[in-house]
Amino acid sequence: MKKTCSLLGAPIQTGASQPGCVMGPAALRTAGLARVLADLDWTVTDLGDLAIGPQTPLPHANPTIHDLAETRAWITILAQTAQEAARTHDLPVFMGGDHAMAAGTVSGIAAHAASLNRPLFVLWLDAHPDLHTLDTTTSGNLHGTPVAYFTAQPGFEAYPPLKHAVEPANICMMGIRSVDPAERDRISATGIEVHDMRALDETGVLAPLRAFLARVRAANGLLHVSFDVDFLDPAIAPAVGTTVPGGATFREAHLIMEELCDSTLVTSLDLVELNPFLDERGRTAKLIRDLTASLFGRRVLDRMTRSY
Ligand code: Z70
Ligand code: MN
Ligand code: MN
Ligand code: MN
Repeated sequence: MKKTCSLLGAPIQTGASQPGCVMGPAALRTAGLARVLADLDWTVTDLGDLAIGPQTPLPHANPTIHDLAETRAWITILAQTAQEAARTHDLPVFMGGDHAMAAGTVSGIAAHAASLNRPLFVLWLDAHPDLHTLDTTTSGNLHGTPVAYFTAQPGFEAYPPLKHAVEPANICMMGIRSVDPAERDRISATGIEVHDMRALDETGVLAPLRAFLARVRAANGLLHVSFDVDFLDPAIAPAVGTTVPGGATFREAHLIMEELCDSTLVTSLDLVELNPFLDERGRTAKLIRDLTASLFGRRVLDRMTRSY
């Protein structure tokens, strides 16, 4: 039996500072993501794009916050749809859209994991830890909040009630290189495993990734990968609102995706923060397509995979 994956578009951009992520799902389709995965022998179902209706503004004590009602509506519909997609497909792919969508996808997948009585692990590939609460964000850009939300930090009364939290001990972050003071404190308080760029320069990507994957396997966990385009160096991936220098290289990123493929542990994937308005002749969209292909089994040569 072929393995099944679904593609779901989440054209949300209310969590970001500048518009353009609304075109992310269309750019990934234009780059031929579905065909590439089908050619790797997956059964691919494109579920189309989600949408929200008009929202009544939702005020908040933190005046920097913008588009709270819309973002909240996206989180609600994404949580429901992600849970369903995980129930019906081996590897659902959520095409963003800005990273606020992970508040919905990860909480929905956490509900699915709970129904299976299995723990959920999250690999967070990003320049940013996205660990703000609604009280600590100073930009008001809600794409900076999903990890604090799905780990059940206080201060999310305005978001949908969280039914199933992710354990901070089950999260591994890589690529981090832009951290606000409140997020730094929260990394310490929660004990989330963070491999910043300095750490990756010291160890390489493979050793910490293999250690994390071994933990997922030992716990019989589900593994959600949340891939923010700004994980990559802006020189190879310019189509993102907040570029941060010193990101992952082409080879590091492909190596991570290939190792994730060999592990066979990944059960859901976010592709977020692609802003095609800022791209150069589609090169970032095509790179994200190719990295996804590596995760789904594309390889240069046949080779022995590691035995676990
Ligand atoms: C900053 C903030 C952020 C993504 C930028 C940046 C957050 N910590 N997240 N791009 N994906 O505004 O809160
Ligand atoms: Mn992010
Ligand atoms: Mn980011
Ligand atoms: Mn951003």
